[in-house]
Amino acid sequence: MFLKFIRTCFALFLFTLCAAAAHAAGRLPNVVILATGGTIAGTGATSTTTVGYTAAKVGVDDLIKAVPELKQVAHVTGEQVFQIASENMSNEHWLTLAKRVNTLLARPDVDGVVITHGTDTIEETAYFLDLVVKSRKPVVVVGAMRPSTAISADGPINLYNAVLVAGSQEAVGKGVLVVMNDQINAARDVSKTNTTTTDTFKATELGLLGYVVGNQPHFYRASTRKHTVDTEFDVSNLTSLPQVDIAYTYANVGPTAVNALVAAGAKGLIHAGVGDGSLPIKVRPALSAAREKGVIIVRASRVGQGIVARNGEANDDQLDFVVADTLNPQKARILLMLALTKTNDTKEIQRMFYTY
Ligand code: DAS
Repeated sequence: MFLKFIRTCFALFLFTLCAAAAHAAGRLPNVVILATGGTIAGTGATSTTTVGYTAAKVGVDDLIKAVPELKQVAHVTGEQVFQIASENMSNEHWLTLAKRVNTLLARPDVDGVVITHGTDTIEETAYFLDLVVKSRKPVVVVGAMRPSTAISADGPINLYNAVLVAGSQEAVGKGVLVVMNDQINAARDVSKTNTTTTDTFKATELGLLGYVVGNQPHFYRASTRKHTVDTEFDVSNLTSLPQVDIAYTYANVGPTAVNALVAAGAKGLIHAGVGDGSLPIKVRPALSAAREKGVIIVRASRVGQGIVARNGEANDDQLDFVVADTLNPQKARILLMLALTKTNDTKEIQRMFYTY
């Protein structure tokens, strides 16, 4: 164990030395753009079409050509990993993307990676990568709220800022980042908060990490939760992820969704409860029955901010449930999927929700 620690420290020291030397030598960083689709690659019928356009039309080479200024901040190469609207993102897409990112970042000549992505599920892909990327090098996920054909499209400046951050020393070791609207957010805490506006990505209460201003990233905070090289998750040998679903709660809800998801083979279930993860009396028996069948139950909240407290609105110790801490339901689902690749022990899984 001590030897592993020494080896890790020495590797980190060497990496930092090489990266600093490269930057000190004034070499532009090498940044790879992995394109996946989305509005940033979208096209509309007219220059004022900002809704009702088609996402995932423009290829990575054209995205790069549209921002010649990229050459001033990095040596950029592009790969079209897939071309989809991100509401169609799947576990298989995530595994493909994560493996490609890890392969690229293991190369000494790659300093950082940018992923262009639809905004609908950026927060999920970014958090998945935050948990499985095995490098301290910057990984930046970026999208746009206006298609490339629109007046004042936000894609080009977002892409420029993302490449700038991905090639920066300041972003090393910060975990996976979402860079949009001149703001730098942590993958764990950022969410899409508005359906159409360009300022949509926010970590409403936990706050952003910094800004991109004057062609420079400015960091003011860092995440306190473990990520990337410090997580216990490794997807290199995975070809699928355990089925985990989300049951949404509202006034008058019954057990139908919970029962249907369990019958369809869910190995884990996120209960998107009201308030502090409250369990309606009509749903509780279905969740307990699911737990008895071996399904892992996580109490989350639809509220969007704040801690779901263990043994608060339900006796989690007695029910053998897990609580999501501050993760929203869609991010709790990602952590539970990865947790289930390691264990079914609810105490271990609860530790993971307090760690990542
Ligand atoms: N459909 C949306 C998506 O691909 C478009 C976007 O906002 O990027 O996420």
